Amino acid sequence: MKILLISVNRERMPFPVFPLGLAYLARPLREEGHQIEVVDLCFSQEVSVDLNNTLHRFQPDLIGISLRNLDNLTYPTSVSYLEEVEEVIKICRQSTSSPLVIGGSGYSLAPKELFRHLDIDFGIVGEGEEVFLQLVRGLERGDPISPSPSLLLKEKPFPHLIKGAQAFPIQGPDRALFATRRYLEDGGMGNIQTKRGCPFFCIYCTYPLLEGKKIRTRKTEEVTEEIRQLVEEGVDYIYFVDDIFNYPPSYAEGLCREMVRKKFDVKWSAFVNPSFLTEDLLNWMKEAGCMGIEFGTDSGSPRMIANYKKSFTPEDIIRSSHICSKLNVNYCHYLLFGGPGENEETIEESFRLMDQLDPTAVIAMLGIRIYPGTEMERISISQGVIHQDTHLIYPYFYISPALGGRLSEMIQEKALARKRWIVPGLEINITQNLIEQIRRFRIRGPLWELVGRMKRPRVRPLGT
Ligand code: B12
Ligand code: SF4
Repeated sequence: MKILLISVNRERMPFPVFPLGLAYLARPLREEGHQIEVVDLCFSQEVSVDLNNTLHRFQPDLIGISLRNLDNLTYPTSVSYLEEVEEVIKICRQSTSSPLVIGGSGYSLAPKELFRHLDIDFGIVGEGEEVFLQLVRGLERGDPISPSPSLLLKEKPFPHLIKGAQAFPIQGPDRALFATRRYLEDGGMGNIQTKRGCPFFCIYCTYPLLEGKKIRTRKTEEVTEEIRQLVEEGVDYIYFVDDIFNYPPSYAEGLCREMVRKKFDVKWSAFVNPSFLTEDLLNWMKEAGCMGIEFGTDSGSPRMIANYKKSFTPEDIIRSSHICSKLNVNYCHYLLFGGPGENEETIEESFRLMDQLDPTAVIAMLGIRIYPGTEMERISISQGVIHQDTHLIYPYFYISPALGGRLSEMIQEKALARKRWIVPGLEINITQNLIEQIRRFRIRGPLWELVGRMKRPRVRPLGT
């Protein structure tokens, strides 16, 4: 079968991200002998021209659309990508009668609502490798296709239970048809996944919904083989996209030991949970090329950490930060301001803790994006912030009423008074233009590592 895979993601903030999900999908399809083409719209200058050219030349029998992001998750400068997706679907419909299949994390977060909203034939919820392949086989044989918990069909009732598919074992991606090099140059890195799943239950988080609560690790040898291939292609910086790189710690250590043994010439960074970072593990990580650590800290206030139901304590944040400082590894804390119970005092506590720790950077996000199926959704409904039938395919944010509408103002004032704070929603120390200028110097890795070197805080006053 001729299958066209389209990545609709055109977001370039904080950098263009290699469409890893589609590369995972490409592997089983190519192994089964299907003819695959990819249209990656990230760098397209003219979406309709590029898409139409491929549609006319390739004449696909089936089209798979990958929807990674619904919106930019950035309050108050929130942007929904749904119009772009609708446009891509319209172009496909005008040029071909081939069925359209949609999948990806963005789609899987609200599958029914998006299925109703978008003009598509099939929706695949969760990890697409196996379900997509089954669908292709069924269509090829001309079998009648029935809905299943992970497969939604046009003009058929939705399945009673909708459940994201989980691939096991996880086979590696096939990057042959993708522009790995372009992402390295414009985005500063390649990306790799070593496991899926998160067993924790932070109230706002979708990761356990997307990947399940049980951790499924890949074989260390397969991951290191993938790293070897990337390095061979010239990739010298990698981001581990795992929900938590250092959990389980024994797996992370085993992987690092293997990377050290294989003497890879590669640098990398990853999301890290403060609970499970030890000096020993960080030593191995550093030895294996780790240049930067991103902590999903959320808050410096003990009360807010408890409210978010984080799996760690303020003491873990302090201890793990000290380990990074001691071993001289760059680290940043991601903070979320405005969750349930946030007030002026808890904000102050977060700033105080960050002042005390003095990390390489602090990245602050304002408001909590409300996602279907999360505890945050239930809290928001019970407090009247949204209704049962609010369309969460669009960005709605929870902001603690105790802040009296002053969240942005409060964070702006405090963040501007500090050197290492990045606030994407207020464009403090981050704009697309700034990032693209810095990347021209062929700088690899996430750019938060550089924030302390800026002479003065750069901010674009809101509304200009
Ligand atoms: C790692 C990560 C990042 C890293 C990426 C680093 C890098 N170099 O790759 C960083 C921190 C930079 C980042 C940034 C952003 N991210 Co992010 N990120 C993730 C994370 C944790 C993993 C993504 C990943 O690579 N997964 C691995 C691949 C293999 O999985 P996958 O893409 O989901 O693909 C599978 C399925 O979805 C499906 N599938 C995919 N495509 C298709 C297509 C078809 C046809 C089918 C059938 C199936 C299918 O099958 C695939 C294989 O199993 C997810 C959360 C999560 N746990 O999924 C959020 C997530 C994708 N990010 C999200 C967002 C919003 C963003 C940002 C916009 C946030 C911001 N303002 O910075 C930016 C956008 C960046 C960009 N340019 O696009 C959201 C997207 C949903 C939404 N709210 O819109 C997610 C889901 C987190 C969330 N809040 O729920 N991100
Ligand atoms: S925030 Fe991190 S630890 Fe918490 S549920 Fe999400 S992925 Fe798991």
